[in-house]
Amino acid sequence: MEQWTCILTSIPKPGIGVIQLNRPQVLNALSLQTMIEIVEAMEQFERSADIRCIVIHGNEKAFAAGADIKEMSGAGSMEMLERDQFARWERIRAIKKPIIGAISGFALGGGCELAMNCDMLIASETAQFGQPEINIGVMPGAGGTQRLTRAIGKVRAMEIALTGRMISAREAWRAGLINKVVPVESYVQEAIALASEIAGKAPLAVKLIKESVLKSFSTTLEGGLELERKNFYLLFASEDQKEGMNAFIEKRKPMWKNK
Ligand code: DAK
Repeated sequence: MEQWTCILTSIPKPGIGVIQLNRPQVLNALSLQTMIEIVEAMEQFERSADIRCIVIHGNEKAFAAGADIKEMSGAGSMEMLERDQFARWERIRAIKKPIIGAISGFALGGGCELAMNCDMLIASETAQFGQPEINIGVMPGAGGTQRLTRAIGKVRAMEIALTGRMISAREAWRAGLINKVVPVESYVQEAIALASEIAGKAPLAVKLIKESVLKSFSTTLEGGLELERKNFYLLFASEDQKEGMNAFIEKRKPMWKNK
């Protein structure tokens, strides 16, 4: 593995690639270098045939308290444009393997947006989500206004983005932002367990399900149904479809080949 400076990576179980944000002294603020490393690690996991699912987490106090304010504060519009940070966020969006976020403590601003870029979210009881950019004179820039609204609805998204208030893990769960709230001692393990469950499924089906669900955010119902249908037919060209159905009929566990 690479020598990272802002993250740690590991493979704690077969098939599971884990990324840990590792700038605890600044509550894992997302510096440019942190974003570069997150994307690079995700791309490595995506390329690896052995990895089926990615988990990303921070520490108990913070998943990430946002983009690095100290790094951004002096920048002008043109410099922000030159940095082309959106390209990195686009790469995360394009990762085809499932990404599970394990969130504890602060998930604010870019940290909340990074969490919302994950496909599923497990949170500790201490997690707090928010878009506090309004408090520093700006606004969400990496999808917060769009993803939060789609996840929890207009009025709640407006309140969070316009007041900068944080919501607790329980509120986030009730609003449909996250999958599960668990004790702080086990949030990473729970995310790894969920990742392991998915890692045991037919990989091609996993990939096409992720693609199809995400498509629903960027197309009409007709367009989404069309992609779903094509992906469904496509899976009948795979060996794993034959294997999965034969295993069911023969009452045995399927042996996936990713083919
Ligand atoms: N950036 C830099 N440093 C941060 C930070 C941040 N976002 N958040 C915390 N820190 C640092 C603090 O400065 C402090 O450092 P020292 O003073 O010890 O050197 C250390 O982390 C501990 O923080 P506190 O002492 O403040 O800890 P508390 O427990 O008292 O307070 C807090 C925790 C989370 C309430 C507080 O730290 C806070 O309000 N932090 C800022 C939260 C925030 O405003 N987040 C939004 C940032 S704007 C883009 C993509 C995304 C974005 C922009 C562009 N593109 C693709 C172009 C995103 C923008 C944002 O996220």
